[in-house]
Amino acid sequence: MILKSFPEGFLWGVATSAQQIEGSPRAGGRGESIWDFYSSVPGNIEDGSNPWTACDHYRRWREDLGWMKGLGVGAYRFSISWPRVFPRGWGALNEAGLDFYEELVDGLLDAGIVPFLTLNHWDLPQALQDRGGWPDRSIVDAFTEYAARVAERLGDRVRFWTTHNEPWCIATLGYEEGCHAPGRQSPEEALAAAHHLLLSHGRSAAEISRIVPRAKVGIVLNLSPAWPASESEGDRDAARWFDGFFNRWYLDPLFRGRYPNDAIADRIARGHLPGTDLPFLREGDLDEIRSPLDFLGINYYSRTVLRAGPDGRPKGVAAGPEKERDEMGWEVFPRGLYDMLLRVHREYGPQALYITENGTALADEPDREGRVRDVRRIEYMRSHLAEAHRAWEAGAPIHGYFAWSLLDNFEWGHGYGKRFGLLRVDFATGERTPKESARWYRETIAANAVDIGGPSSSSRRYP
Ligand code: IFM
Repeated sequence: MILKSFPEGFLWGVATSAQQIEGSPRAGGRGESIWDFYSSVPGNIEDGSNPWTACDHYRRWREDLGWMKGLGVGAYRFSISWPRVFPRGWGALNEAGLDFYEELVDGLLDAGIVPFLTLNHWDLPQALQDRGGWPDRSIVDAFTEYAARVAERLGDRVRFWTTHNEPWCIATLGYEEGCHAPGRQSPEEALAAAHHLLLSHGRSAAEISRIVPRAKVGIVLNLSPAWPASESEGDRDAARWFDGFFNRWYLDPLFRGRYPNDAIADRIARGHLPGTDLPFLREGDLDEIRSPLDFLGINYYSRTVLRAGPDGRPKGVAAGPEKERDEMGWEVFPRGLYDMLLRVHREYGPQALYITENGTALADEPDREGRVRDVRRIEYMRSHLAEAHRAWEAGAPIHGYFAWSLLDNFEWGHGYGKRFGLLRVDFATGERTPKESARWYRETIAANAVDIGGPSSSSRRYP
C-alpha cells in the first residue's frame, strides 16, 4: 500500500441533486418541474418510474445528514429545487420552499459540513418550459431572479455557489437528442439553450457576488476527453468534432469569451446555424459569460471514443470489448481524469478546481448477510482519486472531491435501475444500507490520502 496525502483543507464530499432524491413533489407548495411532467409520459423513463418519491429525502433529510456525519464528509453538494422556490418559475416567491433548504443548511453547518449549493440541476419549472424554456432568452432574467432570491436568504451561511450543473446535458440531451426533459429534438433550440445557460450563469454569478461578497461562485461542467477510435483522418476529425461540442463549447466562452470557430463551422455545415453571426448572440453577452470564475467544477465519469460514421457523422463507439464498463455502459478510464484536469489547468487556467462528481453505476445487491460488497466501486474511486492526486502533483489546483452519489437515486431517463450510491436505497421502503464503498470512503477521508498501490490493495482489504 502506498498512501499519497491530499493537501490540508482538501474538501471531501458527497453529491446529490434535488430531483433525484427529494420526492414530495407537491409539499410546501412546490410547482411542477419538467422532469415531473416528462416522466409522466409513458415510454420516457426506461423502467416506467418517476421521481415523485425517489429517496424520500425531503422527509428523511435528517437521517441522510446522519449518514453524512458517519462518513465524516467535509462538504455536501446538493441542489435547490427551482420549482420549490418559484413554483411557476417567476413571479411570487414561495418562502416555504426556501425554509426547507434553510433548515438543511443549518443542519449541515451544525454538523460541521460545508454546504456546496447548486442552483440548477436540471429541474426547470414546467411553467418556464411552457414559455419556451432554455431556448427563450427571457429565461436569463428568470434564472437571475431565482439566484438572487436564494442568495439573499442563504448567503449569510452558504459560501460555495454553483449556477448550473452540466449545461451540455441540459442543452444537448434535453433540446437536441430529446432523451432528457423536455424531450425536444431541435439542434437550433439546443444551441440557443446552451447560450442562455452560459449567459444566465454569468449574469447570476455577478448578482450572487454582489449580494454575498464572500461567496465563491462557479459552474459545473461534465467533461470527457475525446479519443479517436483509430489514427485515420476521419476518426481524428470525429474526436475534434466531439471535443468542440462537449468540452470547448462551454470552456471557451467561460474562459476566453468566444465560441470555438471550428465547432461553429461544423454547425454551419450541418445547417444548424445560418452563418457565423450567431442568431442568439447579442453584444456584451460574451463579456458577461467570461466574468472570472472563483472555481470550476468538473464532473468526470469516462472518456469518449469516436469514429467517423458511415454518413460522415461522428459516432461514440465502445473502446473495445476487453474494457471494463459499468451499468451505464461507460468505460472505466481513470487516466482520463488526469488528462482532463491537466488540460483544463494548462489551457484555461481556472483559479480552483473541484471534482464535483465522480462515481460508477453497479448492480449492487446485498449478499446473504445483507452486505453490499461493491469492490468495483471502491476500485473505481480509488483509481480516480489516484489520478486526481497525480494531477494535483503536476500543478492542477484541485481543492476537493465529491463522490457521486450519497444515495442510489432516480437516474433520469433510466429510472431506478442504475445505482451510483455509497448507500444502497431500498426504493420500496426507503431503507438505507451503507455499501462497503461507504466504509472505504470514510477511511479515505479520515486518512486524507489515497492508496496508489494498485487494484490489489483495495480489493484485498475489502474482499
Ligand atoms: O446522475 C447524474 C447526475 O445527475 C449528473 N451527472 C451524471 C450523473 C450520472 O449519470
